[in-house]
Amino acid sequence: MTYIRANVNIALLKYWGKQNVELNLPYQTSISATSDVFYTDTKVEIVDSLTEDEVFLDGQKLSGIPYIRVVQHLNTLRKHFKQKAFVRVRSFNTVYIKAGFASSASAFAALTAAYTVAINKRVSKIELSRLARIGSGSAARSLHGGFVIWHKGVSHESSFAEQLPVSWPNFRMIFTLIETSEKKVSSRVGMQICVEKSPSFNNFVREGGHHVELMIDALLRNDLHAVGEIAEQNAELMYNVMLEAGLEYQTEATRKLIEKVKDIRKRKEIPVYYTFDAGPNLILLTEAEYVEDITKLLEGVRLEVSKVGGPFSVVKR
Ligand code: 2P0
Repeated sequence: MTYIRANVNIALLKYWGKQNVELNLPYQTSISATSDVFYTDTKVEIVDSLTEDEVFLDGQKLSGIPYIRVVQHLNTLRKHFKQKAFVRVRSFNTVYIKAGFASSASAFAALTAAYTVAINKRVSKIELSRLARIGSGSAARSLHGGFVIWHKGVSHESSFAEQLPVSWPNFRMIFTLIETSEKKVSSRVGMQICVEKSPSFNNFVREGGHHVELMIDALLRNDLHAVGEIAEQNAELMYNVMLEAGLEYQTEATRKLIEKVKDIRKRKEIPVYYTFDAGPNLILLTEAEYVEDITKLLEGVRLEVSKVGGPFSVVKR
């Protein structure tokens, strides 16, 4: 059967907070790298006999809040494309759901693209990114390959993602799997708590704004040192905002690993940097030639090495 595959993306500059909850318009412009190891494969079929949408995730029929979120997005898509029919969705995930590896990003990107295939509409990646954004903000970035910018915008039209003209075949992300359990507070809820409660939220948004041009410039130069430094600063600003709001997504093991990464950088002079999402696992940023040494130095930690992945694609499974 034919599926649509969308890859996970990891934000080098974070999206954390919405100005408009209904349209998922963020406070920040964010920048990500698309992964090639974690993805979601989704097929959408129009089934005229259905009286409601049916959603299967890894072969299990979905119910409850996850089902409702999918149906809400299908309703958005039906309204946009002036469709009525209910659909059957089959989805397979390689992502550890809710462990902070952006599973909603690949899921809603794949769902959006697969829906347009089901109704035979050809839609540009940029337009798909606008639609996917309504399902889950970070999904806007997962339609594209390479390094991607999501312009925060001020409206549905102006808030979209596009690929940056960056070529960096040696760039690597190393996913560290410290924990794969579900997080207690979803990103959706967590970020709104931060908008309301964190005294330094405005500072985070302001600094994040300054990071955008610096990050683009560093990516264009394939300057790992600059990309890593900015990504770390940006992630730590987000972490601080989370802590101020009483949200702790990390564990002792996370902070220990951060110290270890800094130590490897300093003592071994290996260029390796870190970022994280709303979860305990780190994503290390480096280049291909250093992966073997880093892997040896992190013996005992489960790792998945990722190259930069491509845009959504059609796959058989
Ligand atoms: C990001 N994260 O930029 C940031 C960094 C988590 C930390 O995007 O409410 O699941 O569906 O728009 O996209 C997670 O937020 O939230 C996220 P919704 P989403 O990758």
